[in-house]
This record gives sequence, C-alpha cells and structure tokens, in this order.
Amino acid sequence: RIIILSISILMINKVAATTIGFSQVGSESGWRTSFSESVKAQAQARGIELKFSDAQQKQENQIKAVRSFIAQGVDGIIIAPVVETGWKPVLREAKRARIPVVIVDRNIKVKQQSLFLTRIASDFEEEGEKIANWLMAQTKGECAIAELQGTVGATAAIDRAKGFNRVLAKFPKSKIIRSQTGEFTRSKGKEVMESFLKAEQGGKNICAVWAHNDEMALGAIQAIKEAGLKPGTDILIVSVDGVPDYFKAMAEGEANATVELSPHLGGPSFDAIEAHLAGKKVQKLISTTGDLFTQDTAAAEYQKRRLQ
Ligand code: GZL
Repeated sequence: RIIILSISILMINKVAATTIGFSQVGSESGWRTSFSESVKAQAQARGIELKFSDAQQKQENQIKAVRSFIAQGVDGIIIAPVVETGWKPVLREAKRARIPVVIVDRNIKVKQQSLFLTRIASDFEEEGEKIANWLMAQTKGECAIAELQGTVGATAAIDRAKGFNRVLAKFPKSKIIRSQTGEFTRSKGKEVMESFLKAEQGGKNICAVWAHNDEMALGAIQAIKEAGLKPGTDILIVSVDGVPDYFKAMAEGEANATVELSPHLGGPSFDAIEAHLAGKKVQKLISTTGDLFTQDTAAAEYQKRRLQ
C-alpha cells in the first residue's frame, strides 16, 4: 500500500510541475548568454521543466520551436523575439491551443494584444537617453559620433536609437557622422569600426563610439587599439548591457560608460505564467530599468560580476 501511495504522490507532483517552452534568440552576446543561464537557473529552482531552443538569430527557427512547444502541449511559452514582425500566425496557433505566451526583452508588432499574455522588458528608449545625456555632459554638447547599431528590425536597436537621437537633437554641435549595424556581435562591431576609422582619417574626426550593446563596443575597442589610438581617451566609448568584459574595459580606461540591462527576465516570466494558470489577471507590460555605470566604480563592479 505504501508503494502505491508513493507512486500516486509522485504522479500528483508530475502533474503539478509546469512545463514551459522558451524560444531564445541565440547566443550572440554576453548579455544573451547571461539571460539564458538566468532563465535556466530560475526554472531549476522552481521545479519547472524548461524546453529551451536557441534559434541562432533566425526567426524561422523561433517559429519552428514555438510550433513544437504547441504540439507538445506545454503549459506556457516564453518568446524572446529576434525581430518585431512576422509573429501573428504562430501566436494565433498558440492562442487556439490555449497556451499563454510571454514576450521577453525585444517587442513584437501585433495589433491584437490578446495574442500574448504580457511583455517583460527594459525601457530601451530610456537606455538610449541615459547614455546620450552622459556623453553630452562629458563633451559639453560637442561630439562627432560613430554609431554601431544593433540587429536591423530589433526593438533594442530601434528604440535605443530613438532615445539617443531625442537627446542629441538638443545639441546642435553634436551629430552622428557614421552609422551601420554591427548585428550586436563583437566580430561585426570590430569590422564596422575598422571601416569607420578608414573613412574618417584614421579616427581623427571621431569623438565617440555609441554602440547599441557592449559586445560591439568591445569589438570597436579592438579596432581602435589596432589603429594605434587609445579607446576611452582619444575616442570615448559608450554602450548598453553592462556585461563583465565591459566593466573590465572601463576599469582599464578603455571604455567610458554603459547602462546595465538586467538579464534576470526568467523569474518575472514564470511568475506571469503561474499567475495566469491560477486564474489571476496579469498586466500587459512589466518593465525593468538599469543604472548607468562609469569608470569610477568599474573595478569594484567587475569583481562582483566576474564571479557570478
Ligand atoms: C536588448 C537585447 C539585446 C542586447 C544585446 O534587450 O535584445 O540583444 O542588448 C543582445 O546584447 O544581442
């Protein structure tokens, strides 16, 4: 009788455990990797069975993964969308299967708000404004800027540029003189920066690099050093994410400022799905914000982060 009792308890536990599918963009940046690790750790801590899919930055892989989660009958789906468009068909399939979908980080462009449960994300425009305000204060409003944009069509790239440009418009002696996508990666960021340096007399005309994420900024720092200039002094470096390698670069004087982007979006996502499954109302947008960090606290912050 004891054996039967323990098996039935196990069965009940199995039924209670939530199964969630997570469609992740890829592993293009240090921030993205921290984000994935944080979600996996949160799932483990909560006894959630997580089905994880890495789309290698391709939307068609994300859509395939979501269809497979629906076919497996998961209790909830988390999507970190690589770009904003193209989501309506698969979201309608999830809705028909009555599976709640949480959008995390970048946004999606859908009219029907009932196609997803909630979105959990940082205010990207605010990140762009914060870093632009710091740069304008640092350069007394006079700076010729080379911009490394993120992935074309990604909310983080669109909205960070929007926030940055809104501040820049108030400083007529500052402007963006070069701008191109570095696809949020270190290698592409370095390649694009090399072309900027060639086009701008070896970098003499460039006051600062504005990179939409630390990864591309770290690539630009490599290119600037190889061109014989000092990043952080000859050319200022400003960015967003707050990954450990960037804190190290700031501590070594090779970068100047970044706005931290929290990678801990798993907990709020699981909370939202569990609240929904318990019949509770969930608000449509749950936003996170990050602080601006500069060289003066970088060494201490790096020590804290590198051990995480
Ligand atoms: C922003 C996120 C961006 C990060 C990059 O929330 O979408 O994608 O800033 C990552 O590091 O590639």
